[in-house]
Amino acid sequence: MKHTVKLLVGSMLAIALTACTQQAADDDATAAAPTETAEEFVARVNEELKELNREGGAAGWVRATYINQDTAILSSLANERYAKWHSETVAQALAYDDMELDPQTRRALNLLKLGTSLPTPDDDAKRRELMEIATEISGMYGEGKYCRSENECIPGAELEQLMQQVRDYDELLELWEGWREISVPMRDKYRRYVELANEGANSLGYENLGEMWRANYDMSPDEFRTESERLWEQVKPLYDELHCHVRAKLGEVYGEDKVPQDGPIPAHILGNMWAQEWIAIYDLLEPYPGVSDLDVDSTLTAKSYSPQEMVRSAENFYVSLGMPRLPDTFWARSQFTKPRDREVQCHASAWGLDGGNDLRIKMCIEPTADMLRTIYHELGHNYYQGAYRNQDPLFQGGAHGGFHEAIGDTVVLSMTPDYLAEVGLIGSAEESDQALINRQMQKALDSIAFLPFGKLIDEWRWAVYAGEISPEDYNKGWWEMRERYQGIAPAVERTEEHFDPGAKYHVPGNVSYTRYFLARILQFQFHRSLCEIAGHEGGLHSCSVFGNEEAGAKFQAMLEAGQSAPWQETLEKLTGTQEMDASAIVDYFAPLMGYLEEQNEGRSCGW
Ligand code: X8Z
Ligand code: ZN
Repeated sequence: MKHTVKLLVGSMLAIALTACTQQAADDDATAAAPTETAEEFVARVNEELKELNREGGAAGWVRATYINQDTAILSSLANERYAKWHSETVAQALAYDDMELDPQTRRALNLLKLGTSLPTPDDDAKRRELMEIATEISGMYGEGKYCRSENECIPGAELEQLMQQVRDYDELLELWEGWREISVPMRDKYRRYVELANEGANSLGYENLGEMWRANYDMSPDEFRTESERLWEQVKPLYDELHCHVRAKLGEVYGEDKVPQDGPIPAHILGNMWAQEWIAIYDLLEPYPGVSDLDVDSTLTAKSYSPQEMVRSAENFYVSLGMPRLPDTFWARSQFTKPRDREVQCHASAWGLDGGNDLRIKMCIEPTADMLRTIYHELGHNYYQGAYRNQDPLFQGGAHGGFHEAIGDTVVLSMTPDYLAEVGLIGSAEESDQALINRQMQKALDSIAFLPFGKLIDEWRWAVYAGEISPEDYNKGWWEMRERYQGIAPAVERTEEHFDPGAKYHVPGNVSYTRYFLARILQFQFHRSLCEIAGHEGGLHSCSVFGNEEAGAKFQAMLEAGQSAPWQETLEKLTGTQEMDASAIVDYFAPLMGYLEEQNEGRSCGW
């Protein structure tokens, strides 16, 4: 997603959609006196964007839901067209650089400049080359499979499920390594991609693409780096406790020869292809076995929930907050399940086509609790897109990327046992100290485990784009960060023949990732504020705003603002502060931290 201008948003897509930029500092262009006022210019840009987004959205959608050589051409061409328009338009905007403008016009011009996550060089051949590589590598990811034999090829989405279910060390390793074969051929393409994208970022006045991505937070790129570091330091103690305990338990399951108690955890045994969320191994970690029924998976199967029914359940939550039902076109045009006859990009995304009037999700839904949470997450994007559709196209987007990712997750925090019982997704909501610890463990394996992963993906890309990690060291740099931040390591040797970052969707898909790190922190902050508005008393973990229209109205107001104001102001309206703050997540998990500290007593933590 990148997007394009926000079109797609949110999640986006994938796709390379979009495009690019550059500005072109062509002397004539900069010198020429503009024939339009800045306000007229911005109005024209907004009009042109509507048309470009229509085309880019259609091409992006058909590419993601029908991967073949023809859609590669259509999507590359649409992205190229957007990129060229963006280059030229940003060049024209230079004429207003030194003028005094009202803040909204200035903001619109700045957002125009940042209106792509993949800037292209100001050269037709190079622009085309970059777009083709982007389309190709994201397609390679979507089509990726591991072939165990000539007759048995397992697609990525199925491998993801197997990584959650299998408990055999060697079989997990086989699947883990098998999936990483898909990115070997991306390696050389990625090197060139970095070169070209950096050239694009340079032409816009940025040192490299990483710096440009960091410029998208209403503060300087350096300030943003410091800011994300500050947040990481706030939450790191939580992660360290969880890591220590999980390593000890996995040592009991797999043996301490396989899981040494003084080093990193093998990357393939955490119940997730990328070891990013560990909730799938909750069964190995349940603090008080059998206390409280948290098994949503069983209900979905027992009650034979269809994908649409699962989506309806999520929609009902948003509607209970006073938000509208999804339009009929959502139900008619979304991809809910994996088609049997063609290749698609199964990684979930939410689309706000036609300026937010044509909302869709694209998923390959299976009846699992994990997918149900993802559905609630995706609808958060759709409700955001629908809410800011009355903003001008340049202001259609999240207050920052982390906001977009946090909306649905905030709702997921309200999926308390009481809520799940109320809507029939679990049998009973038992209240006891032990039930609380079980529930918090589940949640921590999702939220806390994710934090270092959420941070390091862009840390790696920032270093790659800045030339601090050279192409010869792509994989080495990757595994160093994985070990440093997450305390995990590959169980087999990885070499520079491999390209393990490419086996994670957002790298070939060109979706920046810090947004997810920020979202994991912001969602607790949003949740705390919504719960205050709802008048909740008691621990944050027991609050659900399901059915609370007062909280819903405040939430909706934030969504409607889109990116029309600096995120600090938008945040303040909901939470009363201009700062992102991890104290809400720290407070939320206070009960579990007590348990973990007790469990870890006498263990030597760290790696
Ligand atoms: O990519 C996603 C969403 C779409 S925006 C499904 N997520 C990240 C991931 O899967 O890596 C949500 C959590 C993190
Ligand atoms: Zn998302």
